[in-house]
Amino acid sequence: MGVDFGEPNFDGALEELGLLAQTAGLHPVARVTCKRRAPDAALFVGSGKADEIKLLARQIGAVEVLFDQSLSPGQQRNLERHLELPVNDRTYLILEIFAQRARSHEGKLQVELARLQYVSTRLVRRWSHLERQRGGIGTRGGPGETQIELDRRMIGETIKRTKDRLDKVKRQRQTQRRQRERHDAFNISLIGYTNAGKSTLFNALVKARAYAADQLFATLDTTTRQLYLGEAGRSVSLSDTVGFIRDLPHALVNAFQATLQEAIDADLLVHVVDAANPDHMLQIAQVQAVLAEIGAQDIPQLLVFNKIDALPAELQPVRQVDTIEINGVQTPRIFVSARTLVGLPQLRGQLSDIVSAAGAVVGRAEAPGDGGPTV
Ligand SMILES: Nc1nc2c(ncn2[C@@H]2O[C@H](COP(=O)(O)OP(=O)(O)OP(=O)(O)O)[C@@H](O)[C@H]2O)c(=O)[nH]1
Ligand SMILES: [Mg+2]
Repeated sequence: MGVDFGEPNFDGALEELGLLAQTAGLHPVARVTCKRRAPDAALFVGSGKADEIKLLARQIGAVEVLFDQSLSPGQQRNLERHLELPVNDRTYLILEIFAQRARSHEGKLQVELARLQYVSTRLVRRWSHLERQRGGIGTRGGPGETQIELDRRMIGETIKRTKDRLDKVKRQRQTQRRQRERHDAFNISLIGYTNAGKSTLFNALVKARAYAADQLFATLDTTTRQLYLGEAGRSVSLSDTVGFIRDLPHALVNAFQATLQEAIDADLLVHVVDAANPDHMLQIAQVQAVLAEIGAQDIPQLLVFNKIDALPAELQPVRQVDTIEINGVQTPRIFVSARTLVGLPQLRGQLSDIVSAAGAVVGRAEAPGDGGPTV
């Protein structure tokens, strides 16, 4: 279900909701849309639209209704009552997928934390809503409040416990990482919108077998391998990371902050783009927004426009390598297909050039001072 408030790319967003639902193991059976100027306070949609959804859901035997936009706890509850079906929104769906996909101990803890935080904000809001209903001052107490206070306290304690466990795991991993890291390592991270082909490209470059699939968030944990760049005569570490998506739930960004930051703590970000997706320019902007949110907007980027095998003849690139302006910065861009391997030798060449140039800068900076004059 999507409500068109006149924002750009309404269709693309609904398409993505369908993909998210499939990734979570659901089977979308119908799509309902309507246009509104603003959401209805009680039901989000108008009551006529709600009746229409209810009728349709009955006819086709739907078991759940998903909204693309965020619902307030009140709207969700009212809708569930009206439709007599479970109602969820996009945030819930993304949290659900992350919960299903998390594999590492750390990933699981992070998802648990994000879900707890999501639930706790809903509880708090539900509670203040009850407070208002009772008329506030002078009417404290009552069974409703006690129960909710109790729930809140329990959730608060669980959040604290989860955070402590997470900190412990993180510290352990950082020590391991520091021990592993070679001093002169050059780190490259593959980043980009979910489903852009990061894992496929990673596998093609380092001959690994990271999980790649036509799903959103196929990758949740970072994988790192050494990549040998013949032309530069050295290896670099290449990491495959979790994909970004528009409106990543805040609880999730918070919980995954450390992972995201570590993933993009690199000398170069290879920003993989699904060039065959009609919304790819919008997706680039959304990735840039997440990067800015975690303070990574200034790390140099190389844009890789992937999936050119899926582009029709008239959209095929004229030149394989060029530059494109991203946030006012001229950024190098290369067109490839991770599937057919077209453009990969050129990509290795580009990476070699960047790594060699960085090495040369480091060499110059270190040259004075070490060891005195040599002939
Ligand atoms: N046609 C075509 N499909 C590709 C190409 N590269 C990847 N794909 C497909 O795109 C889908 C997503 O690929 P992944 O490598 O899992 O994408 P990802 O960016 O790692 O996605 P997440 O981990 O979910 O964020 C898969 O179905 C791939 O087979 C390509 O060059 N051409
Ligand atoms: Mg992946």
